[in-house]
Parts: sequence; C-alpha cells; structure tokens
Amino acid sequence: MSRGAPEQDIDENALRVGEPGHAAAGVKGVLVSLQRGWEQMGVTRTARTLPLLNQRDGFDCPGCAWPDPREAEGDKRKIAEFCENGAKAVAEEATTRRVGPEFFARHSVAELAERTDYWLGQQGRLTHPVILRDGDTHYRPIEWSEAFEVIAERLRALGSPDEAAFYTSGRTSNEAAFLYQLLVRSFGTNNLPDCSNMCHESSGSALTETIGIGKGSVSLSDVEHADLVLVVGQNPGTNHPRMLASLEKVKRRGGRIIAVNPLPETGLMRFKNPQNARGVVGDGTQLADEFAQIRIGGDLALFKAINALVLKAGAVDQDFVDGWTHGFAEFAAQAADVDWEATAEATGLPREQIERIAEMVMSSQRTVACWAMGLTQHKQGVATIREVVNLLLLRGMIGKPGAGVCPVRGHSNVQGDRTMGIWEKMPEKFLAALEDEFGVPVPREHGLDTVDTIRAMRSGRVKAFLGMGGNFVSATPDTEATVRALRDCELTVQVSTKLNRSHATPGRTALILPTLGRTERDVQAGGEQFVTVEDSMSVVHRSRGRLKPASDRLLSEVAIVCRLARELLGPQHPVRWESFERDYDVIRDHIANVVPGCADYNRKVREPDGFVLPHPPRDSRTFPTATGKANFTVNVPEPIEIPAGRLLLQTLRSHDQYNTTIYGLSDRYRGIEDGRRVVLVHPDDIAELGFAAGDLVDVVSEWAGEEGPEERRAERFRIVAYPTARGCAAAYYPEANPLIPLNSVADKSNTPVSKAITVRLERI
Ligand SMILES: Nc1nc2c(c(=O)[nH]1)N[C@H]1C(S)=C(S)[C@@H](COP(=O)(O)OP(=O)(O)OC[C@H]3O[C@@H](n4cnc5c(=O)[nH]c(N)nc54)[C@H](O)[C@@H]3O)O[C@H]1N2
Ligand SMILES: Nc1nc2c(c(=O)[nH]1)N[C@H]1C(S)=C(S)[C@@H](COP(=O)(O)OP(=O)(O)OC[C@H]3O[C@@H](n4cnc5c(=O)[nH]c(N)nc54)[C@H](O)[C@@H]3O)O[C@H]1N2
Ligand code: SF4
Ligand SMILES: [Mo]
Repeated sequence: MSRGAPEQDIDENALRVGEPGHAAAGVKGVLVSLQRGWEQMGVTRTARTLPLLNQRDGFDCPGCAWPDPREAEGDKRKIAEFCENGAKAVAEEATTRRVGPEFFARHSVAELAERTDYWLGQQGRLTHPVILRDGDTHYRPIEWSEAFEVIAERLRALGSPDEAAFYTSGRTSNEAAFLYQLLVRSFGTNNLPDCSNMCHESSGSALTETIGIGKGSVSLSDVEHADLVLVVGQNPGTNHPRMLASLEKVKRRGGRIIAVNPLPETGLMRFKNPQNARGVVGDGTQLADEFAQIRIGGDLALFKAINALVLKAGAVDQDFVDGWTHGFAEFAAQAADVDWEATAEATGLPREQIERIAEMVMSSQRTVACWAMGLTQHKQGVATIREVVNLLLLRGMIGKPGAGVCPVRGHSNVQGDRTMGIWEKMPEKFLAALEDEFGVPVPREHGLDTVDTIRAMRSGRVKAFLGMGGNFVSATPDTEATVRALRDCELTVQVSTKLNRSHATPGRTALILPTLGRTERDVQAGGEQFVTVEDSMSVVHRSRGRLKPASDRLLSEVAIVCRLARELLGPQHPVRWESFERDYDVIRDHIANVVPGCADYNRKVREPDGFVLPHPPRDSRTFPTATGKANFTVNVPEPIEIPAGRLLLQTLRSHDQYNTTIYGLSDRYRGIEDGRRVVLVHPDDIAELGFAAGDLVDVVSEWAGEEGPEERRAERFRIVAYPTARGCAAAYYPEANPLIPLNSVADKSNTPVSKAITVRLERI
C-alpha cells in the first residue's frame, strides 16, 4: 500500500545538518527511488511503472531534458534507463493520492494560501475541474463544458486579446504546445511567456547571435567522446543525474573534466554508477580533475582570462577562425590584456589555477562546454555565454565530433515547446508559415515574456492569465508583487496535474483544469495516442503513457486546447479543431508543414529512436547569423559591488525537488535534512558577520530601485555553515524568491537574476 498524504506541513524546527556527501548516486540512490515509488504508488504500481521509463515504447521521463542513449550512436538502452530523480518525478505524478471535490470543500482558498508548495503537492493528483467564482471562499466542481464557456466568455469580454497572457511550462508535449500557440495567435496575441524566459533564455539569446541557432550543438556521443568537458554553473548530480554516467565515460576514455562552481557539489566530485561494479561495491569514479570554486558571477572574468591566455600562447585554431568566423580582429584587440587584480577579485580564483585550466583547454582536441542556471540567471548571463562561445571559436570547437556548446536544458520538453512556437517573439518565417497552413491571420507585434507579463498585470494591462502547466507564482521572482498581480487579474486558469501555490493566489474568477500526465494512457475517439517531445540535444521522439489516468474526468492537454479553441473562436473558425483531438497524427501533419526541420514528422517520430532536428553549425559548420559566420563578440565584465556586511546570494534546487514541486525534505548530498528555510554561508563569513551556525535570521535583499533603495524580506531562515565561495551564500528556490526584485533581470534576455542577490542577515 502507498502512504497517505502528510497532514502536517514542514516543521522547520526539525532541521538536521550533517556532513555533505562524498559521492553521488550509488546504491543509496536506487533505494531512495524505490522507497519514493512505494510511498506514492505502492509496490505493484512501482514495479509496473518504472521499467517503462525512457524505453522506446514507454514514456519520456517527466524529469529533466537529458537525452536517452541512441542505437544510431552505437548505444543500447539499459533495463533501468533512469535515475533517482527521474524515479521521483514519476512517483510524484503516478501517485495514488487524490485531490477531488471533497478536498476543496474541506479547505478554503485562504487556508490553502497558508500552505507550502510541499504540502500542496503532496496531497495528490487533481481529479475534477473546479472553479472559484467571484466572492467565493472555496473552489467548487464545474462541468468541463461550462468551464470552457466561462473562460471563453471572459476572454472575449477583454478590451483586446493583448490583455490576456498564456504561460507554458516545459512539460507540455509538442502536439499540445503547437495547438496552444495556434489557439493563442488565432485569438490575436503573441503573449506567450514561458518558463524558458526564466531558464535558458540567456543561452538562446547568446547562441542565436554568435552561432545562429539558440540550441546546443552536441549529441550525447559528442559529450561522451570529448577529451575535455567543462561543467560550468550546473549541478548535474541532482538536476541531470544521468549526465554523470556520460561524464564517467569521458573519464574512462581518458578525458578530463573541469567543474566551475561556487559550491563543491557532490555530483561534480565523485560518481558511483549503480549499473557497474565499481559503483556498487567500489569507491566510484572521480569526476572533476579541476574544481574552480568561483565567486558567484565571476564566470565572465574567468573566461576572459582563459581566452587571453589562449591568444597569448598562440593556441588559436587559425584555419577555423579564418574560414568560419567573423569579428576576430576586434575581439583579439581587446582580449589580450587581462587585469589580473580585477580577475582575482571577480573570480576569487588563484592565477595559477586559471593558468592550469587554460593549459588543459589548450591541450584539448575535443572540448565540450556544458552550462545551466549558474550562467544564465545573471545580469551578464548573455555576455558570459558569448564569452564561452568565444573560447570554443578560438579553438575551433564547433561543428566537429566530440566538441561544441551544450546548454543543458531543464524541463523535459522546454526545448520542444520553443520549436513548436511557444515564444513571445517567434520569427516572421514561422508566423507566415502558420498563416499559410491554416488560413488564419496571425499577429506580428511581439508579445510579453514572463517578467513583462507580471509588470503588465501590475499596471492593469493584462487582466487574464492562463497557465499551461507550471506554477507561475512560485517560479517567478518578487513573490509578493506577483501574488498581488495574479490576485488583481479578472481571470486565472491553471491547467495542472497537481495542486500548487498558483491555485491559492487566484484572480477574481479562477479555474483549475486537471490534465493527464506523461505516465498515463491517452485514449481518444481515434484510439490510443502518443505524443512527441524534444530533448536537450534536439532529438525528437515519441512518448506513450501506460497507466490508467488518475481520474476518468481528466482531459489531455490537447483536448483542453481544442475544446477551449472551439468555444472561444466559434464553429466558423477555419481551423478544424475537432479533428486534432481525435487523432494526434493530424496535428503532426500540420507540424510537418509549419515547423522547420519537421518534414515527414509522422514517419520520422515512429523511427525507434525518433530523429534529430537539423542544426546547421553542428551538421555543416553553416552559421545562419547576420554575418553568415560564427561571430566573435566583445564582452566587458561589470564588477558586482557588495557593500560591507552583505553577501551575494544564489537560489538553487535541493536534491529533493523539481522546481517548485517539493518531493521531500532530504538534500542528501549537501547533508541538509528535514528543513528548507536555510541559508548556506561560509564558516568564516558567518563568524565575520557576528553570527553562529544555527542562528535564526531574516534574509533581507537590497536593491537600488528607480525610486530609491528597495528592501525585500524572507523571514526565519536558519544559518548553515557550508563550504561555499567566500562572500557568497545560497538558499533554496522557491522559498527565497520573495527576495528577487522584479526589475533585477539579465541584459538582453530579461531573465530574472536568481543567482546574484545582495542580502544582509538580520538576527531575530
Ligand atoms: N531533480 C531535479 N532536476 C531538475 C530540476 C529540479 O528542480 N530537480 N530542474 C530542471 C530545470 S527546469 C532546470 S533549468 C535545471 C537546472 O539545473 P541547474 O542549473 O544545475 O540547477 P540549480 O540548482 O539552479 O543549480 C545551479 C548551479 O550553479 C551554481 N552556480 C550558482 N551561481 C553560479 C555562478 O555565478 N557561477 C557558476 N559557475 N556557478 C554558479 C550553483 O552552485 C549550482 O550548482 O534542472 C532541471 N532538472
Ligand atoms: N529563485 C529561482 N527561481 C526560479 C529558478 C531558480 O533557479 N531560482 N529557476 C527557474 C526555472 S529554470 C524554471 S524552468 C522555472 C520553472 O517554472 P514552472 O515550470 O512554472 O514550475 P514547475 O515547478 O516546474 O511547475 C510545476 C507544476 O506543473 C504542473 N505540471 C506538472 N506536470 C504537468 C503536465 O504534464 N501538464 C501540466 N499541464 N501541468 C503539469 C503541476 O501542477 C506542478 O505543480 O522556475 C524558475 N524560477
Ligand atoms: S537524467 Fe533527467 S531525464 Fe534522465 S532519468 Fe534522470 S531526471 Fe529523467
Ligand atoms: Mo528551467
């Protein structure tokens, strides 16, 4: 039997702090996977479900976007082709706990608003569509048909379609995403903010400018055959666990790994692969050959220094630079001199270590650079990633086997959603193709991204919000401001699998529309359906759920979009919405005609391992940029000034959460158990600031606003002594989100600066 939902919320007084872990994964990881499966869904269902995870005829892992092995690349899938956190993601979705009408009758919205995302998520799967009508205190059940009528009526009553915003989180399938953007654009707006705006937007922006396409240029085999892998601003042991198996292969082939991170993350140091003997009975494999414990925000200075050393040593791949790049002279003119004092200040790294890293880079024939949120969620995130690209261009490391750029994506289909048109500023070519295919006019004016949506809600320009998945209020910055923004909306609609805090911050009228998850059978009038997804390395493949749906009232995301579209756009609308819901092949035939690289989609996704989307720099060293070449760029670091007595705080994920979904309270690798309101600070900084480990403090962020200094407060955090870089601190997302000013965003990409917040600690 599975275990019931917790009655009590988190008791932060139960916090236990131990030693950080020595190695990632191992047998312990397997045990935790099974235990979470049993708790959420019982033994039998666990045994039936996990073996289908990431298999060709099973479902795609609802965890991260790390790719599966492909036979075309000479790699076979194993029987258990998943990791501990993939198993947790499945358990969380396939749980046997339920949130139905009785639950909503028992708990008022005001009461739900007092709960953490952990408690809300642990209550189980949503089973019925529910509505909170203007003035009501509780959500109440509503029939699907009436739900669509209410939403359509409210949307039609807006002064303009631009008064609505349509958010997407990255779990939505390609089919649902394609139809959703078609619905939104047919309605008349490009307001399609998505989680990517808070995630890899900086990568997309930097890569599009420099190499002409905003996606990674490597395959799984490239990573595994590199002789040098840089892992920068990423915690793969927790967030992309199977990447450790690839890094292990790099090491076994004699390659080297450089980790750049303010924290000595366990997964970067040592890996015990539960699928081989060394991982089960031995000590595992050492991963990072070089660990650069950088100060938060120091990466641009670091890469500038490395590039200067490469130039100075004459280790430039001149043939590549001459043949395929643009802007080298201008780049080289400013790149040569490094202010070593400023570099030391920004990075906190000894010069000898930077020189050692540069030597490793210069002796590498095949370099892959991987990164994630530690680079993207910074004011200079775009500039930093451009500088990483400069390094690869100098060394000719794009468009050859075993080398390239690897922004490691987050949500399992966040990259696919973009490919399918979920973007507030899709290029003209895509919009024109959409118009041609369906004979409907499509607006051209750019829409609002995530931060601009919140701003527009605050000023009353956006009055209706629809979320296709996700947890907008907890994922976005400046929680207090966002709560108010959502509550001021006339209408909020959340298409969700599980309860979260966004349901507890409703607009005047609010609806929750429960939907099928990845693991579940999707049966429509035309038979059983599958969907398609795209991983971090542009591989598009099928995903087919096998479990009985959590409730017979659930609709698929595709069905929800189609039925809302029919209600909103009327029966005369030229798009044949009803044909899509019957048979997803019909949707895929349209995708084939509209989305670049997707010709013959229905056949290609039926190949056993799916197919790889074209990527001109990877495939043929063709760079579809403005200059027709790969562009060098000039990036000037802006020092982050930290006033005395302050710390630079980053927000990050524990080992026991998926974004705002909190699986449990065990951040095992960091030795933090049974509590989440913690702030990790270097022991010497704790002493210097006059505190002791274990002290209870408010964390107060300081921000120079347009109208003067602003402060934001997150109450009652426990100080934990942790070996982070000096002057830096870390706290969990989403608990620390109230500290992030809405206007603190990355240049160009508008991504919230979730990794560099100036804070002081106040004793309470
Ligand atoms: N289990 C699990 N898997 C996940 C997720 C999850 O929540 N749980 N989330 C998914 C999503 S949407 C995403 S985007 C990814 C996120 O994957 P990650 O980017 O790995 O996630 P974060 O926890 O934000 O970790 C950021 C890492 O960057 C480091 N860092 C912070 N600031 C800096 C800096 O200035 N410089 C450098 N060099 N490093 C820095 C932090 O110490 C930390 O190790 O994971 C995906 N996978
Ligand atoms: N401070 C801080 N803030 C951050 C970050 C950070 O590092 N620090 N990271 C940012 C990043 S990288 C990201 S990607 C965003 C994530 O932002 P979101 O994508 O908005 O958040 P999630 O927590 O992934 O969304 C979880 C909810 O999605 C719903 N859900 C799950 N599966 C499905 C499904 O199959 N279909 C549907 N319709 N709904 C489903 C469930 O109801 C669940 O409660 O947060 C960002 N916010
Ligand atoms: S690495 Fe990511 S995609 Fe693979 S099983 Fe783990 S969570 Fe799932
Ligand atoms: Mo993300």
